[in-house]
Formats: sequence, C-alpha cells, structure tokens
Amino acid sequence: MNKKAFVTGASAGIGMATAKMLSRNGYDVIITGRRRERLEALKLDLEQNFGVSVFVLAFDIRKKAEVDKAWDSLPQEWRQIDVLVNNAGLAAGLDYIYDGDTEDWETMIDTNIKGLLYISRHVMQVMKERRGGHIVNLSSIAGKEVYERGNIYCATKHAVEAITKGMRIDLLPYNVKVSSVSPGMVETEFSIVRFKGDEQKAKSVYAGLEPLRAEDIADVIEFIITRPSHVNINDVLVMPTAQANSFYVHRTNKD
Ligand code: 8X3
Repeated sequence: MNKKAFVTGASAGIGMATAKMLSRNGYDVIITGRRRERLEALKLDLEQNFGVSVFVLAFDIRKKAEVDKAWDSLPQEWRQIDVLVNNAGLAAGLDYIYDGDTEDWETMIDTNIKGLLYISRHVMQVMKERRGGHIVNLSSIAGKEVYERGNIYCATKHAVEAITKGMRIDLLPYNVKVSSVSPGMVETEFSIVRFKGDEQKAKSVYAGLEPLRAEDIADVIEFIITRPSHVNINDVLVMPTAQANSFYVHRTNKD
C-alpha cells in the first residue's frame, strides 16, 4: 500500500507543486482547497502521470464545521496519513496597521492560523496513535521578520513558527517529525491574492529579479521528507538569490 500524504491549498502554487512532487515519490495524495474543479483536474493529472490514487476534499479551511465534515467524509484507509503539508495560507492587503482592513485581518488569521490548527488537530490524533508521521508547515520569511505594512500577515506567520515549535515539543514522545519551510519571494498567485486581483501590482513585486518558483519549494519539502527516520529538518529558510531578507532585494532592468 502506498504511503499517504495530505496537502492543503493544493489547487495552485506551492501546494500544487508539492502534490506533484509527492505523487512522483509514490504517495497517494489527499488534495484540499476551495476550488473543486481545479482539484479534480489535478487529480486526473496526478493519477494519469504518476499512477497514484488521489482523493479530493473541497472545503473552506477557515470554517471549522466544513473542515470537520470534510475529515469525517474521508474513508478510514485514507486517514492513515504519513505526511501532512500545511500549505494553505494567504496575505490579504499590504496596509499600515492603523489603516488595516479588519476583514483582511480575519481572513489571514482564520486561514493561516485557525485553518492550519483545525486540520492539524485531526491529523495529529492519527499520527499520535500510529506513533509516526511528518508534518511540514509552510511559514515564510514573514515568520522571521516583520516588515513595513506586513504587520498582521507577519503576525500569522510568526504564529505558524510558534505552532510548529509547539507541535514538535508535544509530539516528541510519539515519533512525529515536525518541520517548517520559510520561503522568501515565490511567484505564485500569492501577490495577486494579496492585491486582490491587481495583476500589475502583483507583477511589480517581482520586477527586475528572479523569484523562487513553486517547484523550488516542493524540492525543499522533498528533501525534508526523504531524510532517514532519525533525522528531522526543523526549519529551512529559502530565498531567491536576489533577496537577502525582507528588506534587501537586488533588482536589475526594472520594468
Ligand atoms: C511571502 C513572502 O516576503 O511577501 O510569505 O512576506 S513575503
């Protein structure tokens, strides 16, 4: 029987690249997100190209009742999860904290913190019982540093860092590995979502530099989950070569 992986936010970007990487490694994959059609298309792609089984769960991770219902609909054999990748997350807005839109704050807190917890709660119970498993949380450079107008987004990623450490400590007796990956600029739908569909503004974030691609992060996750059983990678901070940290970025040919 193939190992099982669970990837949140798999309908695009890092989540989709990670689902592909896992399938290539022979995992049966549960892919989750809000956009069912995209997930169904990805399921076909993965099943045809990698010969693995894929289970689609379409739900809104911000809503606990939906998360619980989705989990309850998962057949027993699919619950034996070896790898959980908590990827679902977003930034909404880039505003000074005194001007911030409270709905944006709630969207980020509900998705990046509460949603991650709702799903992890179920999966951790299984891993604890099975005395094994690996949780990989997607943090960010925003989980290490706070930058101007990043305020609440950075706060949610700092929370992911604390949750990761808490998981690692509390799951220690149960042989469950907990890792986090903290990317800098990755060109996905991230900035389009942050700027609410303003593609011009989103593009300008990456102008004059080569950002990371979703596949670069999937590569890092592949390394993390393929270490021997006695090795855990706690944390990886991965940046484009043109980005030193949240504050220093080297741009050429600005367009
Ligand atoms: C995304 C990276 O620098 O936009 O998490 O916060 S950044």
